[in-house]
Amino acid sequence: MKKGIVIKSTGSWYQVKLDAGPTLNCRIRGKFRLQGQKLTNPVAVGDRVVVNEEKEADMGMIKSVLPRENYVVRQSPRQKHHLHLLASNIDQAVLIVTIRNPDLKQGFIDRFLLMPEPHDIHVYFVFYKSDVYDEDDLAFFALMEAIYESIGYRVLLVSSLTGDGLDDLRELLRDKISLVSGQSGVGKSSLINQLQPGLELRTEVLSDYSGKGQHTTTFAEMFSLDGGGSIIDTPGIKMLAFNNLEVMDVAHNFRELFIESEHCKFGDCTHRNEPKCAVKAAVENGEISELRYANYLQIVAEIEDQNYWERHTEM
Ligand SMILES: Nc1nc2c(ncn2[C@@H]2O[C@H](COP(=O)(O)OP(=O)(O)O)[C@@H](O)[C@H]2O)c(=O)[nH]1
Ligand SMILES: [Mg+2]
Ligand SMILES: [Zn+2]
Repeated sequence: MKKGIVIKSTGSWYQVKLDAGPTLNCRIRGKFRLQGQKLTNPVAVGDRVVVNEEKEADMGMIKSVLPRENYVVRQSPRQKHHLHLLASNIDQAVLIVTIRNPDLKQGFIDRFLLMPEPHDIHVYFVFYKSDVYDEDDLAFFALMEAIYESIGYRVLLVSSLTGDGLDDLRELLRDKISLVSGQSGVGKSSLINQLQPGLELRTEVLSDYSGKGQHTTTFAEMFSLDGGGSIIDTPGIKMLAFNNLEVMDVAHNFRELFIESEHCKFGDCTHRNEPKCAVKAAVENGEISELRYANYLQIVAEIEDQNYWERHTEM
């Protein structure tokens, strides 16, 4: 029996880099659950596992998964009631967004944050392709930076073309395991190639940014950085849905709303129509961003809608 870390999964096969030894192609047996829900993938990139080496060269069987320090899940894109384990044992998450090429859908940021936030995983934002930002885009960037830094996230402005922000980003990644995410087309593969020369990840040449006809992989993969640390490349995220979350989960994971909620009259305040709501007061006096609050309301409304239909159509 040997220990190692899962660096790639392709559905039924897992690449396990042994702590002392080569990388093995492994399979797995058994059924796995998480939070009482079915998983589409029992083992995730970043998992520490115990494997049995098999006779054939470079082959193995995963016997068990060591306890996870943390993990990031999302609802399975295909099966509604399954969770998809994106990665585990990560030190921090880096979300790559653009303001142009493609245009930023700002609500995406706050949806994304619902993945790492429950697990206290530190998040950095990279506003990428800064070389194409005009004056208005830069003003919008400054607004985003102000909103997110005021609630404790670090925000970087980066371009591979000009080299802006790359040194700061390298510094943040050093000696850490970082989950890198972003919607497809934001330049994730290009940026990873820039950070770790020699990987030669395939990048897309896009003539427009309609998002149509793009190839997206569904599997995560871990790469070591020469400077120390590693990054986990995750599939381009198209849409995030939250069948696995309740309204209060969302309320607890908008961090500044959660802090303020201590002063709400009701302990289970959802910050909508309740009287003496401290969150609404903080939005009115400008302490909490209207944009964040609007996104909160939007997500909560979606979840209630979904749950309503599920309750009344369940068989
Ligand atoms: N303007 C600009 N475009 C970039 C930069 N880096 C990558 N791109 C472009 O972004 C597009 C998508 O790149 P890709 O890495 O395949 O995106 P992914 O789908 O997120 O992996 C390509 O057309 C790249 O040429 C950059 O620093 N500035
Ligand atoms: Mg890519
Ligand atoms: Zn409230």
